[in-house]
Amino acid sequence: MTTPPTSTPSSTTSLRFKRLLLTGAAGGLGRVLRPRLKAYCDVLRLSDLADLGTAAAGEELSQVALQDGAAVHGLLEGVDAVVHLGGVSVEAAFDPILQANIVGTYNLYEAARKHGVRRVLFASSNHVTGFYRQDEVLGTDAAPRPDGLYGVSKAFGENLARFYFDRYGIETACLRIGSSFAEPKDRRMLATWMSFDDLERLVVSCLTAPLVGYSVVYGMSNNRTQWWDNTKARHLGYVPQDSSEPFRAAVEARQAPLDYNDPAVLYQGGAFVRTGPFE
Ligand code: NAI
Ligand code: 15L
Repeated sequence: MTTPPTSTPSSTTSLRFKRLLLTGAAGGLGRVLRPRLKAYCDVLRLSDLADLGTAAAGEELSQVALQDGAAVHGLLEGVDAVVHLGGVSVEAAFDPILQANIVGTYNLYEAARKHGVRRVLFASSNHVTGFYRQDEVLGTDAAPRPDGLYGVSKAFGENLARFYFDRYGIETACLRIGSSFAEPKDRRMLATWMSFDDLERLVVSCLTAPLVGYSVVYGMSNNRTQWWDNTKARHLGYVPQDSSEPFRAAVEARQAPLDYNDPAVLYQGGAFVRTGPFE
């Protein structure tokens, strides 16, 4: 009798890629995925605006600004699939968001189209739907209610992905990531947290699912409190294994009393709903 494979991260897969591109590789999640994605490809091409250090075996490094169309075109050459994490990752002034998240994501899809790249994992964000209340549970087809310009830019990326699938057949999994950090930092993150191991599970599921088409999935662990329902993304095969629950007691012990007049307490986007404006 054979033992069924377990869903541990860093498991090998029969579906190996020749060359994967990871953008935003110098960022928080990029640094988490850099050593882990190597198991799934022969060559891992890493890109960022920031310095990427020294290339390890099987790595290619490319320091590129996403708003530089010609450079992004070169970045996509010879690539099988893209994990697109690069861009402004918090609420900010409109111009950097415009350059990195709007112009940059357009450049990425145009280059993917020209080079025949068939699959993109787009790091979207829970802030696409941040203005829903914390007493609502959303499906992956909930209409966008962005909580700032950052959330608007991620909604743009999701729409762009939809268009490139409908017109050109480029598949995208839009990962509406909640809060992926080493630990949940506050009460809100008890609902929104995704462990790094679950992040890897999510990314690998979306890279290796036979058919992705255009899909939206919330990136969260198997937390006790949840505001999102991934039922309609079950075809991706993402099964989170971790939970924020072991952190609950410590988080609640340091949590200030809740002020229900504070929009950050009412809305899913938390403090993002009242951040800015930035000049
Ligand atoms: P991060 O800010 O640590 O990393 C983003 C990377 O993108 C940085 O290394 C930065 O240098 C690069 N970048 C920024 N502007 C650029 C430009 N114009 N050209 C090229 N590169 C540029 O963000 P983090 O936490 O690693 O998140 C990765 C992705 O996941 C981001 O797209 C973020 O919006 C998304 N996300 C992350 C969440 C989290 O909990 N960490 C939650 C929801 C979404
Ligand atoms: C995000 O989109 C941000 O990139 C990340 O830094 C966190 O703030 C996260 O959302 C969150 O909502 O906790």
